[in-house]
Amino acid sequence: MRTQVVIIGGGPSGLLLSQLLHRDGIDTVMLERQSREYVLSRIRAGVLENGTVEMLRQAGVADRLDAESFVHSGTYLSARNQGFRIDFDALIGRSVTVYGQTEVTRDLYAARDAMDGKIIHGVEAVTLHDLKTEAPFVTYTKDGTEHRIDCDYVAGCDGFHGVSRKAIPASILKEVERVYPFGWLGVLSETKPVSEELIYAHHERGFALCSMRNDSLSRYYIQAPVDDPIEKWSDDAFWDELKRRIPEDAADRLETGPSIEKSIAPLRSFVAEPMRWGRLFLVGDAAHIVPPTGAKGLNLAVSDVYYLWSGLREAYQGDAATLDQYSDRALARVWKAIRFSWWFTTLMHRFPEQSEFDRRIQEAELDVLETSKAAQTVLAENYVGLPY
Ligand code: FAS
Ligand code: PHB
Repeated sequence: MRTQVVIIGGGPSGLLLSQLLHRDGIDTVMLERQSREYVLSRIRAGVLENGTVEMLRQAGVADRLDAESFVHSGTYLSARNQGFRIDFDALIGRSVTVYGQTEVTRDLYAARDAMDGKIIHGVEAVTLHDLKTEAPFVTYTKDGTEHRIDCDYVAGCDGFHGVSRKAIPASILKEVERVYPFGWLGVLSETKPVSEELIYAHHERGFALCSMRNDSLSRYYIQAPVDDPIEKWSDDAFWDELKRRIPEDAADRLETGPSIEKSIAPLRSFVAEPMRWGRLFLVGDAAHIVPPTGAKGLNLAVSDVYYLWSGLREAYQGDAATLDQYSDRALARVWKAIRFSWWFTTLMHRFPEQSEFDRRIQEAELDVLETSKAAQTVLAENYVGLPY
């Protein structure tokens, strides 16, 4: 088989890239390890930056988003069970969109099907070959049979645990990481959201976040030990702990109910450089991971897709200059999001070893955020999304 671009990974990065390239007449084949049902069963991001919404519109997959999403012109922060609002719209004239990553992925799969996109699920042993030549190829097995796809380029959209990043020689690849000493215990429940906007809560017992997917589907998180067995957390134990950490008025009106999804996710900041090696381009979680505090993971994947899509379409028109800048352009924006996500995580969470001084500094910084328009403006610019 031959194609122009082989895309490894059928998450949001791979799907959006294949849709944009296909609409430009560039042929792709996508290889996905899991079944479509498994990919669509993942509960992940919830907040979309302006740039992400515009890219989904560019890809022709924003109709349901436009009909069903929420636009949030601000968010709440709280300290010591007292909340205050950061008004994005008043501060910077922009907002964010709340629409689950699962729905984005569903819309992208539907669009790929409508264009008869080539997606192969259930692949194994994906291996990248001759990446430093002008004739790279990818091999994989499916149902015990080995296949080969010759191509011009390979997009590694296969997430943190994929194979693409590992195809870059250790002598070339530089990885930097910070692992946080806690995780997020997340619950999805068919309950009315406790607030019309998100609430990020700092509390001496630990961080909590109130989010949602729609008017009757809520998403909540509490900071928890990353090695806690999920069985330790009954629904009642989760709700009781959430109430202790969020603003008093929210705790009083919180609607609880059975969890329909409950899991603990680790938190890390991670960047792999460069994001290109020969004809291989790393995209999204394959190249970088952020703690979800700043709602940047999915949104960073989309800006990577923008930079790679721009480069590939120009390369196929005869000008490879933009493509040659891919890694530097993507990393410049990645590191600003890494910084914001690290800052917001460090501000809002209770660190096991932190001193009384550290805790008072956190409270002082929250006091500054509550009263300083300048401080709120910096948070708003980063949260809503820095320019591409
Ligand atoms: P993905 O990991 O989504 O997709 C990679 C795909 O490649 C997967 O489908 C995988 O099956 C496939 N794959 C892997 N290895 C392969 C191989 N060898 N061959 C073929 N296919 C292979 N971000 C936020 O902004 N907000 C959040 O609240 C948030 N919560 C998260 C919670 C969890 C538990 C996790 C893990 C991530 C969360 N994220 C969040 C980040 C997440 O949304 C990612 O940023 C986003 O999924 C990135 O998309 P992709 O780069 O496409 O990677
Ligand atoms: C979510 O709704 O899942 C969500 C929202 C904002 C975050 C993290 C997760 O910062």
